[in-house]
Amino acid sequence: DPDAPTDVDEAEAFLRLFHDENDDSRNLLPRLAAVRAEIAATGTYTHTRAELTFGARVAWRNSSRCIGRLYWRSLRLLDRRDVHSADGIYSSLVEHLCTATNNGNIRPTITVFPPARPGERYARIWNEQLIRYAGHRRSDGSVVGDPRYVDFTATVTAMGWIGKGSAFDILPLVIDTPADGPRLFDLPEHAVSEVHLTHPEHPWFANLDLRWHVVPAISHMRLTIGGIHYPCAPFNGWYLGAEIGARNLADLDRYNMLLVVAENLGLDTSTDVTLWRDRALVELNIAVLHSFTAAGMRISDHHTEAHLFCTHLEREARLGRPVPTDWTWIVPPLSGSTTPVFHRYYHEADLRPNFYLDPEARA
Ligand code: HEM
Ligand code: NRG
Repeated sequence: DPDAPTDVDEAEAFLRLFHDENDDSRNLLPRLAAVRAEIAATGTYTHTRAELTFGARVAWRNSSRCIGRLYWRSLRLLDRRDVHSADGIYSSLVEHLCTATNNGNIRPTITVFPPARPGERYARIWNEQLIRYAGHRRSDGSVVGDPRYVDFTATVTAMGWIGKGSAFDILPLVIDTPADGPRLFDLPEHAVSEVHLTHPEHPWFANLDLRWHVVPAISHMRLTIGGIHYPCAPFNGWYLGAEIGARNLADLDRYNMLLVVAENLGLDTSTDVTLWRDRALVELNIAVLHSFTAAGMRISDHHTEAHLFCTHLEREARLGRPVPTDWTWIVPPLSGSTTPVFHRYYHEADLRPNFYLDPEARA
């Protein structure tokens, strides 16, 4: 409950973790006393920059659905706790995308905007991710673009946004501040890198005119550290190819491309037993990995990332830390049993700091 005063026990547990893991036990007691006093006086407290950086990194480390956690210590923080206006948030988000994209050498980055203070309204971003494609519903019921965002597209259209009507229109940001309410902002082209998809062996693949954006930047999750809630804290890493090739472009309720790919491959799609879906799925995923790599844009394949995650599990085990993990999200959506993450059980726990889906943050 973001309206309640900050939970002293949660603050204390986090400060102990911070001082413990950073070999700074000397300063624990004075810091605890100061935080208790600040909560008693104001209902909440303010993280130091070091606490915020560490808290965001541990929130990533505790994200049980994330296979990319080996590099949790490398997360870069853009501290924007002093930015309250919609225009200020917008320019910080553009800056986030540019520095995170880094010409393709993607840097895991989080921008942290002001925390929710008890009893006060706070800014939030309505978009699920900073970069997403619109879904335009046509009168015959079919969708041009990403069907997942048909409702969101209708919402921003009602607010005055006009898309091009293509299958890959970048949605505008909706930044909702206490001062101004929801406002639309178009991302500048230089902040959005995309890759046109080609296949290393099939020239026809390029004619499908498929593309995807380079940076996944989740903007609708609440970062919770030591009892403080940051409702506006977008973060990014890089893509696992399967997110695009086995889900975004393949799911029936997304771009649904498997039949088209299978037909172009000349497969017999008249019966399930030819496994035409599976063969098309592999070629689509090859195209995604090939195209990103050829364009110099960082992306991982599921074998490499599964292996690195197992390294992470071993490293954390040596440090005596559990790694909360959700098998159903960690196992990749294709060829699961060919990766080591499939063949084991995991700790299931909800450790804090962490990222939470914020039901309020959806349009
Ligand atoms: C989920 C990979 C970086 C936090 C995921 C998923 C994948 C993934 C494959 C599952 C997504 C899905 O099935 O829709 C990676 C890779 C990264 C990376 C390859 C490269 C560095 C990060 C960073 C953070 C993060 C930097 C936060 C600081 C999360 C969270 C989820 C998640 C919270 C769950 C999202 C949800 O519940 O919808 N990640 N990730 N990841 N990741 Fe990562
Ligand atoms: N499946 C979503 C993205 C979810 C998070 N994945 C990451 N996160 N790789 C999609 O857009 O396909 N990250 O921070 O790198």
